[in-house]
Amino acid sequence: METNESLVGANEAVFVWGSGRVLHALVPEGQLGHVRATLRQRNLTATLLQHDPDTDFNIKVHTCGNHMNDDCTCISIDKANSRRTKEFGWSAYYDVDDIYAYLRNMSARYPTLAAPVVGGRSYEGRDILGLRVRKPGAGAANKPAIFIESGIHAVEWITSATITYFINELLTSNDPNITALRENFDWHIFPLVNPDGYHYSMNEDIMWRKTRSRSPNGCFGADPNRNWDYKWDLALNASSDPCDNRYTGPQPFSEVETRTLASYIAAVENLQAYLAFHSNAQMLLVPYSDSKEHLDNYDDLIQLGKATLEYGRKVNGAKYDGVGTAAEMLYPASGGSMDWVRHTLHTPLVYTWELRGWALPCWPAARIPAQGDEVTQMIHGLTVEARKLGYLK
Ligand code: 0X9
Ligand code: ZN
Repeated sequence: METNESLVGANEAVFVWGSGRVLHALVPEGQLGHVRATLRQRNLTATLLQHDPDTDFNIKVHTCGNHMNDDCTCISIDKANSRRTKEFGWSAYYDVDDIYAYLRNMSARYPTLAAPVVGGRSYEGRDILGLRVRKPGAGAANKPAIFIESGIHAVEWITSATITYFINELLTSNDPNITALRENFDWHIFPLVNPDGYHYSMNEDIMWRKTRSRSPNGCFGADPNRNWDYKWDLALNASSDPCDNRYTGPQPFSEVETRTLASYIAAVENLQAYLAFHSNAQMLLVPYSDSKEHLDNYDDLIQLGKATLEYGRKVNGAKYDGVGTAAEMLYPASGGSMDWVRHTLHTPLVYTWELRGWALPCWPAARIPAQGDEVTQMIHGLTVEARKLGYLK
């Protein structure tokens, strides 16, 4: 099937969400006929729930099974773009085990360059597995360390796919801009810092955001980006209700994922940059998230961030908003990872990306390489421009 026959690929404004047997899709009026025909071809039934004369139709799509697999739900709706191959790749979204197998394979293929590292563990007993990438040789011990966090919110699949794409570039590219990245820095890269949540999102509830810890009242998980021990008790854009999507957890670092990851980060020698990846507000954010207070190197962070976005824009023409504090650009929020890192470890360069995407998590898998190239160029640009300002030396 060609991409243009795919429900999502044909029209970027279709917004799909849901879980299990039922998906909801917000379909622009002019596209409804096409969407229905595509669904019919795949033996999916659609019910029109609501008509909004000004904007869109809401349709409810009944899918064919309890779990998402190749024939069901949003993966199948974007089937043409997302068929998983045996070989790990970037034309589909992969589950935790596949991503971890890829990381291990890459470290086996490039043993002098990349080593698997365990950044922590999860409630359900998974490792938070990452790769440390560092070229051996003289000066290897003193290279500036750059930490990459992605997938803290389970539903934001594109972040993990983008970061494995970046890892692939970092290890295999012959482009001098990329070889410079592997020459000059000590990378600690974690594509999935919330592996339980990601697995649950892929298999049970596509919109899952939190961890999977159990609360006494029967609800599951805390928002791992509201659980860090920095201004945790402000509970901004957060809730003390364990059933809420933005539950802070019962105490700071209640979640094993954030607690163990924080100890790993704190032990990284010469940590000079912390880069966190979310989706999908298409922004570049700097600390702090809880207040509009500006850091002592705020002006540098803004200048560097703007230059970084220009490197990204040249790839696909996509414009990101920012750069600004998360509190000013997005909404005040507390207990987030980047704020804890900056405040506790005084890491000079701290950024959070909100990547692109109009639908969580059904940003078509066919878009992964474009997003991956854009982020790769932004990371390259960030390092080049940072050095001009005296950082990352
Ligand atoms: O709310 C968040 O945690 C992030 N937005 S998202 O839609 N991906 O959930 C924003 C992260 C920036 N703010 C903090 N670091 N707290
Ligand atoms: Zn997020």
